[in-house]
Amino acid sequence: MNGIREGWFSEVNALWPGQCMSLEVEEVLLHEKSPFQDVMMLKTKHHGNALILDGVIQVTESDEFSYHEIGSNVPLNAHPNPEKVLIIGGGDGGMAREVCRNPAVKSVTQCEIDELVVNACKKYLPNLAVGFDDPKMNLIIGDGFDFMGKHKGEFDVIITDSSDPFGPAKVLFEKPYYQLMMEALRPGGIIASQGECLWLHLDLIRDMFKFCREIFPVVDYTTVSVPTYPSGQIGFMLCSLNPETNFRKPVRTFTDEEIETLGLKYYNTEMHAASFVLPHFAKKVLEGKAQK
Ligand code: SPM
Repeated sequence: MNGIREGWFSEVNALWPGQCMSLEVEEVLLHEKSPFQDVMMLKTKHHGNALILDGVIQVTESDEFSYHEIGSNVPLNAHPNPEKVLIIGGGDGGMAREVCRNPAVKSVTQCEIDELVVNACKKYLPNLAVGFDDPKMNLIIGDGFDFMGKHKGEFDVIITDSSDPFGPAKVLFEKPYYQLMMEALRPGGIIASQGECLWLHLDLIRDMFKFCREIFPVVDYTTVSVPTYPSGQIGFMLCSLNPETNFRKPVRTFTDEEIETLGLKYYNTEMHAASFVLPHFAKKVLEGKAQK
């Protein structure tokens, strides 16, 4: 079973009941089981190649840039000196590509558990996996939990680019994981962690806000439009150890000329600010003024 019927892949999952995104498929380029998950790479008719893990769309070549540019530049540009960065997950390389592109970053360590994903992306998503070839990069195949437990107080910024909260990634949305990230940060450090969808998972995001506020003095949520994700929206939880951090007002901005030189397609100063503007139903819940 690969979720493909009559030439269409459909992303059916209990996390988004009663709805699904479908992509028209030209060819199944790869379909294998790793020790961790079902890995599929599709050549689609209109969205480029697409990585599917356990039946869920992780990236398509057509829109991956929005997720990766916001997930990297919003936390990096909120930190005065984000020299040493850790990425957990992100096996396609898109997040690494964007983090390495940011001129303030000097070294990037990435810990990804599934080597099959990395190899599949090197072959079929070269425009993302290019991140792995950057001289700033050090890729480790291993468990993010174990890695962070052994690297306390080392990183300025930690970015978690995970799949959704079921199966192996479920723990990445829970308090002990955030505690571990906090301990792996240098003083004043910042984290950005996959923060799900306001339309579908507001109760989860509300609970994450609650425990994040018990660990970090500053907590916020940045949202990004990704057309091929369920409901077209996803966000990142943002937390800082520095009580002075204001994620909404970056300490470093890119001029329009720099945006062009860096090759950014979604992120700019206006998008940075706009990514914090929430619909009223979500704003009330995240500010603790409503339950949902
Ligand atoms: N580098 C990209 C990896 C993708 N990480 C996020 C994947 C999320 C996919 N499902 C979105 C569901 C939104 N509720």
